[in-house]
Amino acid sequence: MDTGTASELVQLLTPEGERVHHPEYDVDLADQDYRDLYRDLLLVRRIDLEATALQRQGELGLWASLLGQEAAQVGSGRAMAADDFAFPTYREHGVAWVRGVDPLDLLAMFRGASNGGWDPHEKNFALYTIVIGNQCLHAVGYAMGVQFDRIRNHAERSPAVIAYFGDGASSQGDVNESFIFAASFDVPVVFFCQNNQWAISEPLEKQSKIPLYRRAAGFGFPGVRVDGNDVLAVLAVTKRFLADVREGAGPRMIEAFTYRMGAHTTSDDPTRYRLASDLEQWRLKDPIERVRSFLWRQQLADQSFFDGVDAEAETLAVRLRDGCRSMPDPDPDRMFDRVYREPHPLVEEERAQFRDYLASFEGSHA
Ligand SMILES: Cc1ncc(C[n+]2csc(CCOP(=O)(O)OP(=O)(O)O)c2C)c(N)n1
Ligand SMILES: [Mg+2]
Repeated sequence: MDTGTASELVQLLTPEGERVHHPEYDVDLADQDYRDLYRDLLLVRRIDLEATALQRQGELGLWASLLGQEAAQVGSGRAMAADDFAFPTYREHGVAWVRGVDPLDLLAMFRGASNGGWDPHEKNFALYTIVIGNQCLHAVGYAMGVQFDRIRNHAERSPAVIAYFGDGASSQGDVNESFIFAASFDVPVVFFCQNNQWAISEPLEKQSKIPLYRRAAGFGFPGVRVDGNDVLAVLAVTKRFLADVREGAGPRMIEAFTYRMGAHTTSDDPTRYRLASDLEQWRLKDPIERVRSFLWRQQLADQSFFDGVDAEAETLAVRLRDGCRSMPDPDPDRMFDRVYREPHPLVEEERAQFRDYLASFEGSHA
């Protein structure tokens, strides 16, 4: 298998926190912007750790951890403009954070207390999609609508759309079909693949003989591989590609090369299929540690800054724990409410059956 070379990887910050330069991609941020990125990364990790703990305590049905993928998500999310639109998988908690989705809305969904939780049009962030790869079709459809609006309004540019998907999803028909449509119609979409090297227990080498970003060339649009644990590189590449697609250049693909440091979900046990030594290797490339080292090295932050962000993370964690535990249980009937816009006899029949089923338990615990 061709796993790609180091020179194919866009990197602006080494794992040691050293700022390096790339001939094509760069960021020029104010000091405060660097600190803000660190804050995002740290708070997103805290949300994730807290959610994993809540699941272990029986407060959530399931949680899909993003541990290790914070930079890929914060960097790409922060590259978006307000009117760009993101289509996530089920793991994009970091993108949700930068789009302003309340993490409690994510927890409500994984607790079974809501069927979605946020207004996609208010945040320009679609609902989570569990059907692997399906959101790429949604993204391309939405982006074609955006493109029609641009043509109708004689506008020079349109908003951009970003479609998130995983290395495993790259094998799905939905993803390949969306690539073909996007390429054929020059659709304003960036396909953002988080290659965390696993699709549950299926390793990357069972998905592709070549680095995933090179697939884009076969469909007729540019693709780039970026160090997915380097928030600056992800930000730089995503900003550039979003700008390209807004101007009608056609689709782009980014492969963020990263690693899923946690389990696939809280239902999974990765010790059954991967080596502990791999995880140790990737711990050395931690996306947060390198920004911390960079801020120290460049004297962009002092101890009181880091203490302040830690305190903020603690306050957020308390809000999440309390908010999660005090969510009212939804009426079990509610899942039948929004199947169709109008009442539907079959749905009503199923609702009645379900009510009878629940009633059959009444008194049985007395
Ligand atoms: C169409 C479809 N097939 C199978 C599944 C079961 N499934 C859930 S997650 C997953 C692996 C996805 O891997 P990847 O795309 O790499 O995303 P990651 O979970 O690593 O972020 C599979 C096969 C599903 N949800 N949908
Ligand atoms: Mg994966």
